[in-house]
Amino acid sequence: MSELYPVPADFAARAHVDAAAYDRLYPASVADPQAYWREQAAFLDWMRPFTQVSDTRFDPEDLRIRWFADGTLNASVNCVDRHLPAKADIPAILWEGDRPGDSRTVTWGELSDKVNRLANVLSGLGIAKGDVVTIYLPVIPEAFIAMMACVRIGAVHSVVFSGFSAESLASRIEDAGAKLLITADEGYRGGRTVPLKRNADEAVAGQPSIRHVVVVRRSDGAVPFTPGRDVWYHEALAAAAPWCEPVEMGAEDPLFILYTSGSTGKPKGLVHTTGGYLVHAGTSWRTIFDWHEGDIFWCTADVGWVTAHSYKIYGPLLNGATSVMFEGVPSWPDSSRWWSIIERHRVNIFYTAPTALRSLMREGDGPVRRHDLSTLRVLGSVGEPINPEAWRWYHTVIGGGRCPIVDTYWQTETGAVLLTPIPGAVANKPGRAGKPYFGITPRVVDAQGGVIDGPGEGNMCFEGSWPGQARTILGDHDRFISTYFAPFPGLFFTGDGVLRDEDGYYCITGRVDDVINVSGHRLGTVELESAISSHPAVAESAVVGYPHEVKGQGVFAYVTLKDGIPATEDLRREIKDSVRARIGAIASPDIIQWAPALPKNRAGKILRRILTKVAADDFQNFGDTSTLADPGVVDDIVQRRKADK
Ligand code: 6R9
Repeated sequence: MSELYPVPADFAARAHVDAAAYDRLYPASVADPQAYWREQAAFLDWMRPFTQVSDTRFDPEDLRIRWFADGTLNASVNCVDRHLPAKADIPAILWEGDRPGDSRTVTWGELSDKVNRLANVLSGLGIAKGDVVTIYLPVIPEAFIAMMACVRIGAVHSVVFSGFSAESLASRIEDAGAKLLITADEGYRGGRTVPLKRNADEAVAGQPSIRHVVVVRRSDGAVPFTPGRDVWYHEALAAAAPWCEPVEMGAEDPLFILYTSGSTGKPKGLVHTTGGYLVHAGTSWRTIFDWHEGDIFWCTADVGWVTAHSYKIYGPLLNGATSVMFEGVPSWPDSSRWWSIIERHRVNIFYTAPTALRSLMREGDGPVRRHDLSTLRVLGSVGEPINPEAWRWYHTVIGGGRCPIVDTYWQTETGAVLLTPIPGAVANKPGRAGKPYFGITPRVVDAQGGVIDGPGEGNMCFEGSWPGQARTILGDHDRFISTYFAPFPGLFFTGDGVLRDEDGYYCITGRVDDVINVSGHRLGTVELESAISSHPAVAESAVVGYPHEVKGQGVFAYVTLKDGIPATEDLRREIKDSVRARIGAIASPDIIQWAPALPKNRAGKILRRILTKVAADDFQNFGDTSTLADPGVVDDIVQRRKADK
């Protein structure tokens, strides 16, 4: 019998969805998804109503994903205008800067004013419907404003995590053919300064598609400025007209692009569309967090990830909710920072990632106990499986034993949630991402493509479409089909493994492709290997994930040096630094093990299965090693791993 935490009765009593409602509505929603989503779509303000709900087919030969196709709308009208004038003086954003005491409140009125002005600035700089604008900003209100300004005029935003390097930024600008970049002079994180404009200049230097760079002033630091190309945000806004007519967009027109790592080298720009995404993100946000008017919501994700897109920005804005936004890190100036923010803003709903919980858990309960967290009502987890130990700490120490935890399973590709225990309806099981969301049909599929009914383990797939799912990979529709729809025809394949238990709960067991999940961030092993191998001393490398106490998975790199190059500690550091410079700090290897040779089969393919086991200190059951070209290589790798410990 596994651990079960029933829904507290008082919680269920006022929840949007209780157990009886879920048991009645879920089967109906998957029996007739068109009816379900038609009803949900009424949540938005449409300019022209749609006549057909969906036209979808998961056939790799003839893939079709279209939702609400003949309807028209504007995202910024739905996210901002419709909350006015009623909420003009109510905070939309309660912002906390990196440095304690540095805070700002942005009301719905101010948000609207800035969005309209920036939209006019962008138009004035030549941006029109369908153009891509890349946003490289820290977690400051201007990130929200920039996204809303883009979608007001029909421009497509592509937010790039501000922790990514100039090179990563450049490749994302190039892939999208972005015409304009919005960045800041500098950012602050954990007391350190991040040279955003310097990175941006380096990235833009080789990118002729970029015509202008709009620069938000965040610091007092002097930064390079290119007249004619660069525009100060504050100066342009002050000079801009305060009203911008929203552009009427088709439901299937792109809303944004967001890049994520895949199992081959190049990051994938997933394309999300206006109507379907907003319906799914907006209605699911309210349901899974059981938000009620007046609740204060806080999602800790950085704006560069899909979690922030759907559930920090679009979800709360569509619902007219007040959210907290925090620029810094949980450990600075000390590890009670988050808890002090929850207390100060009387946060009711808190959404974060297991990796952060695990690192804070190591600091003990003291930093938490100093603060009053009694306003919390719902807790959320996302990005990776949450281990039961971290789950219990979250539940007991942070949630005071009274808050349901929504472990939300979804992806950049899926746009919004697919599996979660809806908090008023489904009892919690630590480590389980609960049950399917409305309108979603999960399938557990074995290696041969057979669908497993009842309890079992296999590949996590979904049948039928849902409105929030991505429509394509920018510029590479074939890759979209081959990655997600070809492996199991008729189904969408997530790349994750799953276990379904006897009560119908789903437990995500991790990636089954060459992607590793480091602190909730997806990193492709091929991308990591090419960054490592670009160091002139490196002949070859192979990267695998290994169990890491805080990060979930860490980056373990086996590196073969070129002949005659001595393996030194300095070289280890240099290789780590070069990965940091090429991709960003999140990708820097945790462990580099020198490997005079890598285990390969006779066709030259690296046997990652063995490397993964060795990295996890599992030196047995290497499976069939008869295909190895040189069996001695494995012994050598094992001996070195043991010696390094
Ligand atoms: C939303 C987001 C997606 C990958 C996904 C899976 C992992 C996300 C999870 C989870 C277990 C959860 N993942 N949520 N695994 N339980 N609740 O994180 O999107 O950055 O695209 O990552 O993250 O492996 O495939 P994204």
